[in-house]
Amino acid sequence: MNMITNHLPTAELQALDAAHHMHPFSNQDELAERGARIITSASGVTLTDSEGNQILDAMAGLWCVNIGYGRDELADVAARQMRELPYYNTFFMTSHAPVIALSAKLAELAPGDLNHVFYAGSGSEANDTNIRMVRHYWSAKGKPDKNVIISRQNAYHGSTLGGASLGGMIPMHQQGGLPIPDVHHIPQPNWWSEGGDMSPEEFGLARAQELEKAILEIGEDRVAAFIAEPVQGAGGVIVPPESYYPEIQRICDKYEILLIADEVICGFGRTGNWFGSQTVGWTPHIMTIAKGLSSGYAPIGGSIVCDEVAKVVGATEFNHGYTYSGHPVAAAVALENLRILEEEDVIGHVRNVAGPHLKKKWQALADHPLVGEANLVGMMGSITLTPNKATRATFGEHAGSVGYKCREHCFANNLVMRHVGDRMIISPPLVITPEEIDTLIERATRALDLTYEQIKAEGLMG
Ligand code: PXG
Repeated sequence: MNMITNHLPTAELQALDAAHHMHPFSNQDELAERGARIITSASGVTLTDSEGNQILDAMAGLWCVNIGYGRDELADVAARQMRELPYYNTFFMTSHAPVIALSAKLAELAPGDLNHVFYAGSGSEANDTNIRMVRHYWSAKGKPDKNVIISRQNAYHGSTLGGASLGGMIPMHQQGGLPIPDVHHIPQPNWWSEGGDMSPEEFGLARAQELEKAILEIGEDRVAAFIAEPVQGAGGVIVPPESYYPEIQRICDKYEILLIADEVICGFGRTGNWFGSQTVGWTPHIMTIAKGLSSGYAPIGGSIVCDEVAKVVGATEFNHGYTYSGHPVAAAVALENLRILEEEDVIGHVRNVAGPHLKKKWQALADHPLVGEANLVGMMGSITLTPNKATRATFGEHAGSVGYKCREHCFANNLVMRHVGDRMIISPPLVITPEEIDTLIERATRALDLTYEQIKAEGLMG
């Protein structure tokens, strides 16, 4: 039977969902008990659920719907491409127009000599590609032992074996025997949680120097690459102190290692430039891309690779690729998304209109009695909840639960704002208007007030 599930009542959809659909990063029993929220349509920055609620999506889906929902141009391009050539592969010396046009466009947009694109279906797959590519690169240059990749604790680089290994999320490592060998993690530049008595600038420098320490310990002749998100996203929108990246760049320049900027969240305007590495002033050899590349309208990811690495890797057969590498429909959709980002000057909107407006309002949230600090880069922001701003205290044995409560109040007030532990994070569509930002802040403030009242009553404010 062919069920048009959108037309079933919510409770029936929820029951079928819980019975047959295994959700990512979810406790399935809890999901079955509560019932999933069913999203039925979306437009601009607003989601509609199966009960008719209108929800402001301050996460742009999962950090990806940069141009906002409901752009018919992308649907039209996808339909046209499906009719003309729905699929063909890019293996065995074949190609097609959409992937060629997209590659040329990405080479034009990417800085420096990042001129070559290897495609994947997602950010995780692209990071798996990166692991194999940098190891193959050094091997082809006669250095097969130069295969260690340095990453950071609390980084997120995906959920495949490779991506989750590069990531520094302990709960992910604990499931499935990760990380894979020869991946090393250094501490993150999270001043609020880990900076102790140091000033942010001292701490940023110290944390960057952890990279040099690791390279010297492991041996320069063993380290293949360093990977980092310009601004950690899933880890809680952790904005590094200004001293961090110049020191990282100095260290990277000193030792012969490849630099991978994971731009899956930061890319395509999120930080106010085309790429986050431009915002933090860092020059990578490879950039991981996904999410905002298609604004989430089609699954596509990839690695943008510099001339030197592409030349070495391309000189022998690189035994790697995915059925959907450079999928023509996804490529056509991505290209149309890039046209909209460029022609409508969406990045200018982030820099000059939405970004400054959001910054003013977001930073004012730091005056709330529950909020320790507020950080924002372009259109990704975090606020840290604390029982004591002066000492940067945590909620002790209740750590994480306050952020969760706040997230629930956000949901109840038709706002999607995520929590990572006791940090609240946003990453709205880049096209959000100042009026919509005002609504976002109003709902966030209300959720903070309700959370504050609740935890005071529960005695969690100390
Ligand atoms: N790198 C980064 C920096 C990411 O944020 C990936 C790689 C993996 O991309 P794919 O397309 O394979 O998911 C990501 C994905 C969250 C959340 O809850 C974040 C991501 C994905 C799902 C949930 O913050 N980031």
